[in-house]
Amino acid sequence: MRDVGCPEEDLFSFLSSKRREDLGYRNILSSMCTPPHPVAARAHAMFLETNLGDPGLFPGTAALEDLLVRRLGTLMHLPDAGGYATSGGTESNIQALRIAKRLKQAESPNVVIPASSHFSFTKACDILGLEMRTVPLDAEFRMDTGAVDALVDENTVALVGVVGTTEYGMVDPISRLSEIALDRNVFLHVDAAFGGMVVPFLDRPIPFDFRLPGVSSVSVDPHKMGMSTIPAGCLLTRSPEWFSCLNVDTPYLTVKRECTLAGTRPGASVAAAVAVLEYLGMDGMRAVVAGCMENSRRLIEGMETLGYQRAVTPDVNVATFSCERAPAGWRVSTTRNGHMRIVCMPHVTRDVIEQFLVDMSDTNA
Ligand code: 0PR
Repeated sequence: MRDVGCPEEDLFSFLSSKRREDLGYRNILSSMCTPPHPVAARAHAMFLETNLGDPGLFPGTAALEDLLVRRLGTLMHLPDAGGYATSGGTESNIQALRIAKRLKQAESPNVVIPASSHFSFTKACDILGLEMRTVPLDAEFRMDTGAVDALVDENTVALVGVVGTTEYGMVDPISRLSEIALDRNVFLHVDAAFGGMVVPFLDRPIPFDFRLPGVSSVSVDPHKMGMSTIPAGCLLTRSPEWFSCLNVDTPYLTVKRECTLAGTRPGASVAAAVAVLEYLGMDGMRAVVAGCMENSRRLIEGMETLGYQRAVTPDVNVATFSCERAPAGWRVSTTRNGHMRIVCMPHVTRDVIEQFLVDMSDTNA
């Protein structure tokens, strides 16, 4: 540290110079994050110093967390779902598998997970000492449910399905997984970190949530398509009681037990998440999602006109192509199979897509 602090103006000119090194979202086509909605930014600033790790000191903020859980539970067709605001999909996946492991005592526990799952499951299995059994995908990059039965055994503590896969934007056959979960009496966790804020707002929603009787828990991230500030995730469970198996005693806090993974937890991003849901409502979210889906279709059509075939027709707003090179100045990502991947987030507007297509055709002219 400096012996003597530096003047505020110097400090902020240093910070600005660092901030200018960051890329602007305009040309970022690879991210599942997006600039927060203006009401999210405003709410975040209002709740900057709140700490949900000691909720008795911030009862208003804690009530907003309850409201977030109720709103998202209702969206997932279970208004009384248990839940809390996590720091995102990674924490939600770790906590869901932790609950599953506690609920079923197995000698050498394993989890059955699609090959498309997010790398947070690798972290979760490592931390929790779980064997990860990988289910292959079908030709459209969805979990091949025909291969699940053979992988489940008496040591299987959880089955996982993904709604909106990170790489290809596919929705696994959760209805079928729900049947298998009931048949084999296994906990079913649905990772809807991305798709949880997309699929409910589609013209024809694909069933994936608590309406399916075998679904035990759902993860959904307001900091992705929910346009909240980072870090805003949410883990929901069919039974609110399940969280008690994670409780530790917290004698000197305002609550005497806590089940969360983080201790000190931001209230700001939770207020921001609630703000977006309240401000937009179902209609507003449907409009945002319709725009992102329409832009994905336009991008796919435009790329195919240029001769770059889609890898698959996605269920949500993630488009992938047989194409190796993006024009200079654009950030896209590449899947493990070598496909170009573009996430049509709200900041990826129609204008951005048209400009990308122009640059794409120039690059390859
Ligand atoms: N589950 C799914 C299906 C995900 O896609 C992700 C993240 C997670 C869980 C984990 O969520 P957190 O990162 O909130 O813990 N998916 C993106 C990815 O890894 C996250 C991301 C966002 C990456 C923006 C890059 C980026 O610029 O691709």
